[in-house]
Amino acid sequence: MKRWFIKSDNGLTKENFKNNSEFSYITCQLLANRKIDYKNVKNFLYPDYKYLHNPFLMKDLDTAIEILVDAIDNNLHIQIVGDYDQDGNSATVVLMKGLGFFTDNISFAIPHRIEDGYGISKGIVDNAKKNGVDLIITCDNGISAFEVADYCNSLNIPMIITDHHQVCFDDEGNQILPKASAVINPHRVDCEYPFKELCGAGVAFKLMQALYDELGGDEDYLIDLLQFVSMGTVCDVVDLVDENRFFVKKGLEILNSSDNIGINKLKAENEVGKITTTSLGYKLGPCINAAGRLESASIGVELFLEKMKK
Ligand SMILES: [Mn+2]
Repeated sequence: MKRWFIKSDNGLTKENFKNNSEFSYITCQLLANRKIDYKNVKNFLYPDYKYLHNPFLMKDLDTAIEILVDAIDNNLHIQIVGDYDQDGNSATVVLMKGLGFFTDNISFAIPHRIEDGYGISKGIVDNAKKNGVDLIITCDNGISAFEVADYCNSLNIPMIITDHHQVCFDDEGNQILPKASAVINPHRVDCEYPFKELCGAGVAFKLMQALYDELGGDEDYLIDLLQFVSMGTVCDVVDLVDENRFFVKKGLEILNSSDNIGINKLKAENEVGKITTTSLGYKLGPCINAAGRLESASIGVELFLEKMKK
């Protein structure tokens, strides 16, 4: 017989859950041990779309939506610039599919690990210019792309940065941001968004959530994108609390009944039955990461954008 001891030395007890007879003392203590207070208990135990935060609380998101709506209305060529790891792949797929609901005039570019190095580069912008790109959106990178943002300005290509990496500070401790048209990153010191621990795909999803709000996009189609957000969330190893918890719970459900050709092929190839956080983190995710290490990470994005020939 096992003798279980419940840690209870953090001063948080059932009193934090007072007037709430829904949960047993032990449940309350276990939640308290995870620093989940009464306010967040429902959201933690029963994650749901309705508990997601308003995306417009994110600094610059309104500006980004204005630019995007204008680009869609005028059929401008939008290019997504992602990253070569799993989260970068997920963020790129979320934006490609998310924007794809409203426009066909989209493309993506993923930096080549060896030839370009990390993040958006002048070379990628040169290519974009050559291909008639009118608007660049970065995902899972860009927060330190100071020179590239200036370069885009010199070429008159507006850039929306979406990223979740830490922002830069100057010697005096002031936040410094690239001079892009919009810089969306919950870590900005002037960003009041209540949850900071999103992965790159999570930030990309928030932008899409706002766009679907704004343009009345199909909510089921939007939620279907969470299968990719869950992959980025697990593989970037961000905490499974707050919105991340919903992204992963819902995303896993969708992954396991997905009609995405790439997901199903990847699953079959790896002999994965049910997709879990473990199979994402140790089997499927590493395959996508490997694409960027062995050759080009673009094939990982193409895999999930694959469509059946009619
Ligand atoms: Mn990331």
